[in-house]
Formats: sequence, structure tokens, C-alpha cells
Amino acid sequence: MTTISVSTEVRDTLASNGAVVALESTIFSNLGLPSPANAQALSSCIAAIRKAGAVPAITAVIDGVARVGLNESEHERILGPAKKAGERELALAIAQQWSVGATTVSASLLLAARAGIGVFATGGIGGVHRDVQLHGDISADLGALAAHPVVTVCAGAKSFLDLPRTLEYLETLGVPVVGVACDEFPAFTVHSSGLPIPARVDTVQQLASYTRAHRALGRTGGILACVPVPLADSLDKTMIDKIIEDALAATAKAGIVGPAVTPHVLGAIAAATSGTSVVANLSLAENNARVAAELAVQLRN
Ligand code: PSU
Ligand code: MN
Repeated sequence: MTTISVSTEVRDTLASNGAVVALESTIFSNLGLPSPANAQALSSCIAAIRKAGAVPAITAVIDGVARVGLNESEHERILGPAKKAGERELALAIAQQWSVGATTVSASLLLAARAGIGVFATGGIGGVHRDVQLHGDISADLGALAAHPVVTVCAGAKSFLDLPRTLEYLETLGVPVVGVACDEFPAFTVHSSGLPIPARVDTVQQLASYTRAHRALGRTGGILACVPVPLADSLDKTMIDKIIEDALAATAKAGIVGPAVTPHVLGAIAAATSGTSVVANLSLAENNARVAAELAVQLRN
């Protein structure tokens, strides 16, 4: 039994040392972005990757099969209702034949690594949630970043998380965090969190050199490359901070816990910002896809 099905295009590209960028599917499902922005995000990320000379490899579980690389006719499957599949749910999604399992960052990193893909793009990673001492909620994304030899290109972590603790936790796990033309950890839809990150590169070429050195040392985990949302689409930090406070309070009041927290808070923020958070989300996702594709192209040489 082949556990992971890799598309012909992705397999052939990897075999000929071509550039491939893995993408998650949660961000494109109803759990990540509202319709029709989710479809827009999917097509703009795919277009940005192809334009830069790389091949997109969307990860998902479809009809009980873990997939790396979807055909265009299958895209609509991940745009609709889906069940969230983190790394630990992958085996369950296969064994129980989930119709659509939307892969999170952690699940996508496992699938990318198994397929031999070294670069992955997302919007924002999961992290340590606020008030972690009360509920212990730390995203499985962080452990997966440490476990799989894949560079994740992201716009930092969502600002409703505890960003200082998220950075500390990444340090504990030994995950290198590097700013791409920035000195501070980006806060997803906000250009900067104000928190310094210890490493900076100014070009994708420099990021590729860093990645090669990381690999040459035999490090088994990944690198977190942080690319801030383009300034023109960045949300105002003070405005978003207030909205986040309200969204978190509403989520707690509704008794929402565990994996349902992130989709609920994202939905509340989108509603309260009358869609400007969605515009920022689209912009950063496309930008990350482009940078990831440029990196994948560089890494071929
Ligand atoms: N960022 C978004 N939309 C999302 C997510 C992140 O803008 O849907 C998803 C990603 O798939 C990420 C996941 O891996 O949320 C983290 O969920 P949790 O906090 O439950 O680990
Ligand atoms: Mn969680």
C-alpha cells in the first residue's frame, strides 16, 4: 500500500531536480479563509509559485488518501467543508477514509518531507496560545518545524498567539528563525510584532546559503523564514490588538477549546475588520508563496 500519493507532475519535477513548493490546505478550506477569498488565495499562490519557476504541491487528504500535489479539477475539494488534519490526525484521516482532511502546517510538513520537498509556504504558523499556563495549548506546528527538514516561509505567527513565548519555544526546540529583510518577528497581518529575531538575511540567495549550511550540518529539522506582510496591506497594530482581545473573549465565552480555537478566532477577526484582515491574508499568502518558490529555485543550484 502506498501511503502517500505524490502527483505525477511533482514526482517528475523532483526527479529532474526541479523546484517544488509545498502548500497546506487548511488556509484554503472553510477553516482558514471565507469564500470566495479562499479560492482567490489558492489561485494567487499557485500562480505566484509557477511564475517564479516552481511547481506547487498542495497537500491534503482526499477520500482517505494522503496527497502531495492535486490536479486542478481537485482544487474545489479543498475549498469546501473540511476536517482539520494536523500531523497526528493524518493516520486517522487515512484509516477512517476522511472525505477531505485539510492539512495544517504540521501535517503538511510531514507530507512534504516524505515526498522529498524542502520548501513549504503558508500564511502564519500556529504557536503558543495566550494564557498557556491555564490550558497548555501549544500548536503541533512548532514540534513539526523541529522534526522535519523543510524550510517554512511564513508571515510569522498570528498575533492572537503569545508571540514572545512562541519565539522562546522555537528556540528551545532548536528551530532557526530568520527574518527575510526584517529584524522583527512579523505578526501575520501586522508587519511587525516589535519582537527582535536573532538572524536576518536580505536576499533569497542568502536564505539559500543559510539553508545549505543548515543541511550540511546534518540538522534534521527545518528553518522558519519570516517574511512580513507587504506594508501596503499591513493592518494597524493598535486596531488589531483591540479586535483580538474581543475575539479571544468571545471564543472563550462560547466555550470553544482545542483545534476549534484557531478557525473561530480567525473568523471573528475577519468579521470585525470587515474583511481587511482577509485582504492582508491574501496578500501575505501570495507573497510567501513567491518567496518560497524563489528559494526552491535557488536551492537547485
Ligand atoms: N493561519 C491562517 N489560517 C489558518 C491557519 C493559520 O491564516 O487556517 C491554520 C494553519 O493550518 C495552522 C493551524 O497550521 O491553523 C494551526 O492550528 P492550531 O493552532 O490548532 O495548531
Ligand atoms: Mn491547539
